[in-house]
Amino acid sequence: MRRMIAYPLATLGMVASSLAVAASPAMAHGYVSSPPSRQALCAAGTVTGCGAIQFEPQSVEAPKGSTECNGGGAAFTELNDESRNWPAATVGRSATFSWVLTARHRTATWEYFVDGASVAKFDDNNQIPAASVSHTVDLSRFSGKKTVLAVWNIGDTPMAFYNCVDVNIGGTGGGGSTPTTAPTTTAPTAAPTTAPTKAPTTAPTTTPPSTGAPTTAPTSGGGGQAWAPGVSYQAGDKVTYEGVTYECRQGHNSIRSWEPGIWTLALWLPL
Ligand SMILES: [Cu+2]
Repeated sequence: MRRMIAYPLATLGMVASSLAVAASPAMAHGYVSSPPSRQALCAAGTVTGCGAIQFEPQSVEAPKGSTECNGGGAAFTELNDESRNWPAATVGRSATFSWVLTARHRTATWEYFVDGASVAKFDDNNQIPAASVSHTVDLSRFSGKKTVLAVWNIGDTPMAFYNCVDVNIGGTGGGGSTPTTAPTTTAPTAAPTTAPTKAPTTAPTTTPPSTGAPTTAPTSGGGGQAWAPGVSYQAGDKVTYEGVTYECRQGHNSIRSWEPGIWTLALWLPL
């Protein structure tokens, strides 16, 4: 009796662990994609020389309570380097921060800081977040360039995820990116409205689109061309990957290991 159940359980365990290994790059954690966090800018290649973070923008994990962009400690210290003149996205009197989550960890709180002070806190009561998470934060008491520290406090571990997001509030700080209208509603799957500071790179054309997909020129992150890393995709964009057409569910800057597929359903919906 014991052996009869032990064998299938062991098999299940092997399957689960091999899936976990295969999935870990795509499933791990999350980061703020819009307005782009520093790690998002590094992953997109907008800011270069970032070190390892460019390959894993979702991995800025550190114990709770830090006020540093890298969460403290020795890893990813490039994110703390103010001399890099991080591009600041122009936002209105409020800004909607959108997180790319491919692992939906139980969540204590999401908290936003400016100049070391908490400006917004969202309590998830230790629940599992939706696949798409965004928060609209009132920034009207500030103007010009500010660095917003966005923190995802995990509910069932001592850890948190840290993002520094450079913004130009009201566009008065100079050198900002394309102005956007201030978001007034928060739809879970709505595309973030803040444009990245760099134009999307052109997508390669080597993968033929699947049957019936339009063959538009690869000039932007939409239109059904082949998925590519380093592209700023917006919600509603269509891409093809390995013969399947997908629709983007939330804006993000694509990176390798986040190709459309079953581990990135939060980002890509198969059509
Ligand atoms: Cu994680």
